[in-house]
Amino acid sequence: MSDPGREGIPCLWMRGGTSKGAYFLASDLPSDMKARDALLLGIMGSPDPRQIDGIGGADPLTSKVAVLSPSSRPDADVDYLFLQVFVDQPLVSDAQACGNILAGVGPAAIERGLVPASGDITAVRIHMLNTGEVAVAQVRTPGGRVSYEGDAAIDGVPGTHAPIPLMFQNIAGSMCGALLPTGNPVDVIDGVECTLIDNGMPCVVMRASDLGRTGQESREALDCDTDLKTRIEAIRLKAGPMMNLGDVAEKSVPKMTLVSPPRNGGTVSTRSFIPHRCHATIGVFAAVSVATACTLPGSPAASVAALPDDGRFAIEHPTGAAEVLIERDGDGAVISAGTLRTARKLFEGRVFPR
Ligand code: NQM
Repeated sequence: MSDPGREGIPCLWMRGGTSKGAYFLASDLPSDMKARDALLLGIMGSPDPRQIDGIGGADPLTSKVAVLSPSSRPDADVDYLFLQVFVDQPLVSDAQACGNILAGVGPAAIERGLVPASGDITAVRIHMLNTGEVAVAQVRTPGGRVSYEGDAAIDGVPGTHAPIPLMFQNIAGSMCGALLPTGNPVDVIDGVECTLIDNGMPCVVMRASDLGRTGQESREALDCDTDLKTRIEAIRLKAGPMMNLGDVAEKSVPKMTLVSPPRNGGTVSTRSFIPHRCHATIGVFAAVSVATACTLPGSPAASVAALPDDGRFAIEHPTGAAEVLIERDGDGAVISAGTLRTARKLFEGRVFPR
């Protein structure tokens, strides 16, 4: 590789759903993982709570990376590796997927010439390297170019944009090997009833009331609630090995989600810790996992949820709700899931790492 500090690296800076990230071609990054991670830390400006010397936005939701490459399998068009660049620690983690950044992968793959546009809508099959599963994204491509304009709105993003429907199959046990890695819909950790679940994202789902909170607190209030965060982190460190994730002290999973009864006509209300900061909305796969938890009789989520009868689960979060489409078999088991996101190209150019 040439000297990236002097010549820069081709980069697309995109909003994907309610997150933002840097989208790269794998061929533009070092193949050695240590060198790649050091470079990405330098690009984002980590570790530093303000990320002042990099392009990260001082928030886990804007310190994200997508690495794209030609697909390694015949049933997909593009390979996508998600990397979470920690803000204030020198860590880069591939131990989770990200469904929000996923929303930008289809457009980015077309923009960067990895996938040809075909017709007004291009279906892009995306092999998610973090979990091994394939997602299908529908991208608007009138006249052979990606269009970001449209009338789809998602809570947590101002305005309207072109819709990007995302469909998932076989995401149960994506990182934990099974939907319920302990085999139970309820486990008790530190006296708190928890559902340890992975339908696309390892999550620990708990009733907010069991932790002495309403579940309607603001993101800011929860981020300052050190007593709550200490209890949640203690539960998380115990849940990690129970979920086949090993020691999770330096991992961004499992996500820790508090549930409470819906307030605005949705299915359930959530506050999601990812895992140390409270999410401004909720992750896509986290929302799918929480929706799935709502379907498990006897679980904390089921005890507060109002289940829809049309498969459209509205997962309420601090700035609105995320709609998750859930298909269940005759026994009530979740067999496929989907959601609607939008994305937007914000900047294209070369980024200069520290
Ligand atoms: O759960 C944040 C996000 C995410 C992940 C996080 C996500 C998902 O909102 O699929 O989208 O949980 O760290 O970008």
